[in-house]
Amino acid sequence: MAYGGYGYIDKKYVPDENDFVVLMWAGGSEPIEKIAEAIAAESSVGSWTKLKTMNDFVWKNYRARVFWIGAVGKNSGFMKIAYPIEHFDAKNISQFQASVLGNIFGLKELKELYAFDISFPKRYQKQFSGPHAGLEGIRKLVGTERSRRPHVGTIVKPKVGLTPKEWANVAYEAYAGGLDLVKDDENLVDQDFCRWKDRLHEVVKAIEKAGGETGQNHLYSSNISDRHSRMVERVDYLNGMGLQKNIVVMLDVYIMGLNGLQEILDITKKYGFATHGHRAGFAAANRGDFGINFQIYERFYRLLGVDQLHIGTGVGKMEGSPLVIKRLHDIADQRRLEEKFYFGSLGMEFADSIKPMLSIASGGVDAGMIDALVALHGRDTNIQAGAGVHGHPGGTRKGALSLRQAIDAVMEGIPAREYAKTHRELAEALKQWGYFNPAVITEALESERKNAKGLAAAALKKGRAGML
Ligand code: RUB
Repeated sequence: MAYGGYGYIDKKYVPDENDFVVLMWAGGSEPIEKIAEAIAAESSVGSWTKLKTMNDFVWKNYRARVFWIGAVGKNSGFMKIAYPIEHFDAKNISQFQASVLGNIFGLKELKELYAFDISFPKRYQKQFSGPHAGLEGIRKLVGTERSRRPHVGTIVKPKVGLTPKEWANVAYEAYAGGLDLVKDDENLVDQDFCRWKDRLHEVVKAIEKAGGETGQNHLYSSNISDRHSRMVERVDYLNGMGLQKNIVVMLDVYIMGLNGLQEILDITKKYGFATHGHRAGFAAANRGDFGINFQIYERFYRLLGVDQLHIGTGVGKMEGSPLVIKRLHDIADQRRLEEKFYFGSLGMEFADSIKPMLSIASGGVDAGMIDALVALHGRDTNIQAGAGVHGHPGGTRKGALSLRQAIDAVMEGIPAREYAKTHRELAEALKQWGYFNPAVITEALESERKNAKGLAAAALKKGRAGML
């Protein structure tokens, strides 16, 4: 079966170490083989009809090859496509996206197209420098290299509307309650009611005051997201104040796009700032029939050098089953995923030079979820709660204390429900929001490990709906 006069399916092809591999789900009005040909053609050298301009060299060296199809019914299925590295413009992520994640989403014979994962060859990865601080660098800032406890933080709520002094006062209460980090929300930058610089100066005072009381080094993730020139002005300003020890530069990474992100990361790295990636907006392209799985962006964010990144929780208010979130966690800080546990991921290995990121579990979290979050994410994580701190019956400081107590309980190996008997703020949080039993998570993970083959077989039978 050919598309535009050429056949792109080559089931004997074995990708080499310089190939990019893409895992897709597709469905439409044509047989899946025809759909696969169309995707490979449109994303590489072909088009809808035969070309008088095609030559052997182009065909041999630059075409995409569909080397595996897992058909589910006649007109839908999974596929793996390999692209030669020469197809891509070095150091140009836009060109990469326009090829592999571009026109194909608009082909009219497609009713579904979902890119699950991309594996980047090491040669391509080498053009990126990865995180500047990474997981260990952020631990160093907070002072947890030895204890290895999870970091814990809050997002000031309401998301927008507080004045700089009100905002910083909430931050102070949170720090005084023992939290490592306070952050701006994704939609707070420099509005008239809370100018960025005014807020920054007030928070720096709050950090100094609280630090004197707690003996901790507290962090503030300051949202600088904007057009490039303004972001540069803000990073310059932070650098001028010498705030590398306390400020983590926060970026709305998805919304600014990969090239915008790359440019600003060059500057934060030059000045030695760690960065915090908020992924607001990613779900618009992640949840529908036409979509791009977040893990693809996550791999780019790690290659480009985000130091700590939101990945969801598996138990809170945002989408993502525990097993999907576990996979995102592992992509953040492991070199390689064990593919057999995760159909839907290609098990790409990061180059040695790309440091691990610290993942952030955030969105609908409260102290009663900490045991479950640690069961899922482990201790290399930054757990954040907004409303779960500021909605505590005793207010922000007690909400912060409830989170810290839940973390202390984890470190002492005592379940939160037990620890709450002697820790009032934790008890109040559990009474307010309940307790998420971590056994639900450990059993789900265990069952996935035991049934890895069965789960992969189910996905190949049911299609995308059968994916975790
Ligand atoms: C957290 C919040 C953050 C989400 C983003 O507030 O709204 O913006 O973490 O989602 P709260 P994600 O703790 O009150 O729910 O982290 O999944 O990208």
